[in-house]
Amino acid sequence: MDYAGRRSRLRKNAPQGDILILSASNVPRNYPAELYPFHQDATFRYFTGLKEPDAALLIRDDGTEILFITPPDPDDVIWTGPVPGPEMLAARSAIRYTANYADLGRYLTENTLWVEPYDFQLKLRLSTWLKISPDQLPSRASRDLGRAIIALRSVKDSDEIAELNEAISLTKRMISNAQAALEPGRLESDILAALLAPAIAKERDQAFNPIVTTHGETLHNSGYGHKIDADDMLVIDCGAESVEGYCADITRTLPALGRFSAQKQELYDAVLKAQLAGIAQTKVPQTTQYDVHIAACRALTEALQAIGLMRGNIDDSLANGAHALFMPHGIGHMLGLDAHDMENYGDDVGYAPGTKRSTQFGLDALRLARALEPGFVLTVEPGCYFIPELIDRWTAAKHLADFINYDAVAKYRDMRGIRIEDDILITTNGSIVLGPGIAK
Ligand SMILES: [Mn+2]
Repeated sequence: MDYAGRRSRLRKNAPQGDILILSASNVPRNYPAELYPFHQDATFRYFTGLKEPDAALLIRDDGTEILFITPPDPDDVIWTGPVPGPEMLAARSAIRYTANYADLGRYLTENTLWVEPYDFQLKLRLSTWLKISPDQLPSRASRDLGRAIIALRSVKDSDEIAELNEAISLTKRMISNAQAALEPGRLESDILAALLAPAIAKERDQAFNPIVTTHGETLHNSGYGHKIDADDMLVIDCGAESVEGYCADITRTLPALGRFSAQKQELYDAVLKAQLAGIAQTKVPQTTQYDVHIAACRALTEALQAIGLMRGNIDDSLANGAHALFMPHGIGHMLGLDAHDMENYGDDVGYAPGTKRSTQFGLDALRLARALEPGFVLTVEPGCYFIPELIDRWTAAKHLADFINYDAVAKYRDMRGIRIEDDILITTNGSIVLGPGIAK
């Protein structure tokens, strides 16, 4: 990875002033020395490649680069073994100068550029260094620095694509392993163990906590305690990290017995059609991810009309967001060193200047809507869910009843959820589905 090149491009594109990039900090779990597993901040990793906690990079206005590191305490060696010193770490990412992290405050001025940290320890440290209250951080943060970082991280180069492909290959092995273990009578946690094994064997982290659930209608289901019944579908939404920390994000919905019932097959095919329509739209020159979302929702609406769950004029149905009863989320997000890449920078990532996220239910969860450019990597992940609480609410209100056949929906109330997700690279003449191809 060309870390020095990335830093010099950032220096060129960012506003005047010293640029501060903070690494993630160690977070205590129950006493100061017992820590949660450390996960590096993606922007710090993007510009340095380093995995050290409690470090910082300062790129001065004249291009001078300083790496701030806490020098290892010689007494710690009995607990940690030998660790690389500041000079070795700086050399690894071709940074010329080092300084002690404890002295960082002395290097910061009111003209230093930074993005507000999402970690409370770092918010507190930054406000102490700058001698301002934590409440003042949002108004003092540099949105232009954030935009310069977004512009660089949004376009993936060939090294990054290779990492993403490798992460998806490992994720394919995880899903195959889970599929081989899938059997009625087992617990979701049994399948989770099978899913994680190939990644643990390679000492790889997960990009996020995997979803392994028979209750796919709970979009981010976090438990693994259900017993798998013969007519269940298992939603597996997971992604391994590559060696350099790039994230896969793949979802497959698998029938417990290896074959869907006729009714579930119809719904599965509806989601698959929506996904293929979304992927086809990513190939259209200058398309926006908003259009990708609508293309998928149109295909889903058509399929649900054919099943008898929806009805009415398709354009009006789409304009009113009637399909959000079945798919209340957006079609996808950027993917890179974060699974929801750069989400800590807010809607500057997914929405072009002058455009705003819709407040319509469903569209309000569309994280990425802007025009797609070559080098962008994003997910296309439609779903179809029968969420009893949402069905009850919409049924009671007869909400958008011109477009929804509530009598039919009532019979599908316990159908739960389906999602299919792949990772897409936008190219100069279309798009490709990354990875080795995972059956769906
Ligand atoms: Mn995703």
